[in-house]
Amino acid sequence: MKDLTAAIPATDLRSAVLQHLKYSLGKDAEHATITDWRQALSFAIRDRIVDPWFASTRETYARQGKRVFYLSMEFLIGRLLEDAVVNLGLLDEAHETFEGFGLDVRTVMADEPDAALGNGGLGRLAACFLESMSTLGCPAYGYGIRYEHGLFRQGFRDGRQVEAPEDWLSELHAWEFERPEATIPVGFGGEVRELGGRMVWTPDERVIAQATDTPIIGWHGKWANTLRLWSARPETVFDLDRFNAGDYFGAAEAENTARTISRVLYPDDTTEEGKRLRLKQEFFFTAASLRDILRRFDTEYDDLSLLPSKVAIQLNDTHPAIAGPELVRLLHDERGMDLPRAIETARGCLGYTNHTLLPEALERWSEGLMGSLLPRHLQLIERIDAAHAEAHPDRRVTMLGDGDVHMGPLAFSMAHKVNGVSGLHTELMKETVFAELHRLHPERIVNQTNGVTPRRWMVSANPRLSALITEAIGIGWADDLERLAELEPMAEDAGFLERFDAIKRANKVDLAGNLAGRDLPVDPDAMFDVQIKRIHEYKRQHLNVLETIALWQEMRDDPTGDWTPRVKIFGGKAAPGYVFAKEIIHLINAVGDVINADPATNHLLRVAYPANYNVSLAERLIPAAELSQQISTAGKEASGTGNMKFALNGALTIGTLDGANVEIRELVGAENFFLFGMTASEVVARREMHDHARAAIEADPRLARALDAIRSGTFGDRFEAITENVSGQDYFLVSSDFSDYWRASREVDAAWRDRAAWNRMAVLNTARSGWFSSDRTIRGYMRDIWNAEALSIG
Ligand code: NBY
Repeated sequence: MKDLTAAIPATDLRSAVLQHLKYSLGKDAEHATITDWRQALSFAIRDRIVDPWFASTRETYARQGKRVFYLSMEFLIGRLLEDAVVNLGLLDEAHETFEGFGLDVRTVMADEPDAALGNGGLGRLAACFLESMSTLGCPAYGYGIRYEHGLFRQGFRDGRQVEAPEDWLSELHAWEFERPEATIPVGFGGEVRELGGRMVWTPDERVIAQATDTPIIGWHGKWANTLRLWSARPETVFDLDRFNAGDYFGAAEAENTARTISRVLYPDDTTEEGKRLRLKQEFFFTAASLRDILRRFDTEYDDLSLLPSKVAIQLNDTHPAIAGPELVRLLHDERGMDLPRAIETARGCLGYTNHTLLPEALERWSEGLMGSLLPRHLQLIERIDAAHAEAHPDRRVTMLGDGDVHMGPLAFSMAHKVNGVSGLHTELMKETVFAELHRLHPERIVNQTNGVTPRRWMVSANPRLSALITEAIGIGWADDLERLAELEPMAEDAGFLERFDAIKRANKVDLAGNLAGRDLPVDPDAMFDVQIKRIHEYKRQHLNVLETIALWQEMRDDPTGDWTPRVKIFGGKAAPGYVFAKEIIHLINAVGDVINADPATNHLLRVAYPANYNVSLAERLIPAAELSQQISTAGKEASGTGNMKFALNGALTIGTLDGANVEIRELVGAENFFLFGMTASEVVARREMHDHARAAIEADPRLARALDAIRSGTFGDRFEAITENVSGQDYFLVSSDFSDYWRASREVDAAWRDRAAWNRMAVLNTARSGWFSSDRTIRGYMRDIWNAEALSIG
């Protein structure tokens, strides 16, 4: 049938909002709350996305182009409304519309709860990629889990982290389209039998994967892709017989067991705990997605050998790595392709992105667990491993060893390309975790340095700076970010520098207002020094705290000295089971309490640690930051993406040669970056030195004094776990890097006081960071991994 809906006339935004308020939400304007208005605006904006969304789908079918399927356990989207308004170019109209209602549209948009379906960098990267794929007109689908509860809400009690469940779906979520017709059964357990020469897996537990689609609109509203998230549902909703027999709990048991799978996001961003439920989650969404991908393929083609030329499946870390054996199973067991061809075909489709070298984060599953939950997959992994062994008789790596399935090597061997996320990380991958596999497959590893979407992290988060940039270099930079280079000459223009400075100042005032509302008073005339990221030993928030204590002690020695006033801002959550990280949180808060209460110094130094750091808080913090702390132990941070957001927004970095810091420093210039610390290879060598921490403490009286203050109870608790760690084994070289960190920090102090010179460096950071757009990253994936072409409409 002809598309009758194509003829629906467009309405102006004001009428659309009022209509939705009345007819979708059942509210009159007089009694509407901010939330009602926000929902009405969301529906009105969503309406504007549907046509480009349909058009994108039509164009993809018409062109028979290759499609990209991005499989990720996490999508850390944050708020969607403002993104959509900005990308559709409706901000001014929305502003005027709401002015007419007597409301500030920014307040209305800020009412939206974050969709926190991710832990940190990995999940946020997936969100930036979705937006860039839409902006570039790359036909793509994101596939993940629709967690009922996203990342926990963080609170502090007596300075310690307490976790509360997050409940983003407790209110209507306007962006989704439920797809009750798109349901896919997913099985677990059971047994495998040979039937007529074929292996047949008969699971003994089944759940239904039910799809919900969210359109993701690109810049200027030209293209929209789909984020499809799966919820788990029981096969049979309710056991009426058991209910009628009086067994009320039992009647709902199947339902509960099934729904548990999509109940909650695992809040661990680093350690892999061998949890059965986690493996079920991984298989659940991977299996549903692959079936969906094949279903789409089948509607257009009838020759499975075309699969690798029409379908690119990207695995965001090993979490969906079961896709390898599952796709082989679908092709071989279900479609009758012979095994070597099935493996080859699957490999032609799959790409694998590695995000960490930390050994504790590399996924392994015991063969016992894998065999009981996915018996056919374990058999196929054995066959894949054997085929690999046959092809490479001298190999030393296995996907199976010590009774475990190693998901890294499995993903590597089932992917035609494997990528790291920064230049350094990719080189270290070749030398360490995948050294042996790299020797056997030297063409397979490629680098794709991460990026961030400038639409969210500049245009939307920093409207003042964006307006200045547009005034200076004209429109068109937001989807062609290397054009920021045109700002370079303005780094010599005193008038421009002053305006740049005034914008930073205004952003700082805004942030100070926000923090004051959280009972964290800060002075916008002080330097805003920011470290925001998950709390982890390798990220070394405790190095920052030790420097803070030492600085405070020197200020107390000489309170009338010529100090640079600083506000140390921290933000981040710790995995609930990560005891040491939680100690670091407690230390930051304890040190903050003492320093903030010290009348001798609190006009010079303050600590602010707002609870529950998330995407929308990052959107306020980054535009107001002057100093970006990127101080991980070299070799440990795969890339970082926050580091890029700061540089783009004109903050200077104090950092180690780790992850993408290396590339940031190369691009912005060494003279516009505060470098300190050991290199990755020096770190490895230093660890071998006997008593390196003790030697470092003996050589640096400031460090010794700061540690003594903690030990003696200056901050209440004595934090033995931390002091003993950094003065003992000190695996992350906190003590050994301290002196150089102190030196670099004092250089920062001195530099900040020369406002013109500082602003010049800040402008150069912005002007030279255009390469860090995720558009550049996605183009790299399209060219080097997916072999996919951008399509466009209109
Ligand atoms: O991925 C991060 C890296 O640490 C960071 O350097 C990089 O910039 C970013 C994007 O490439 N990794 C990360 O965020 N990892 C996780 O969030 C994560 C989540 C879950 C699990 C492991 C890691 N897990 O095993 O459950």
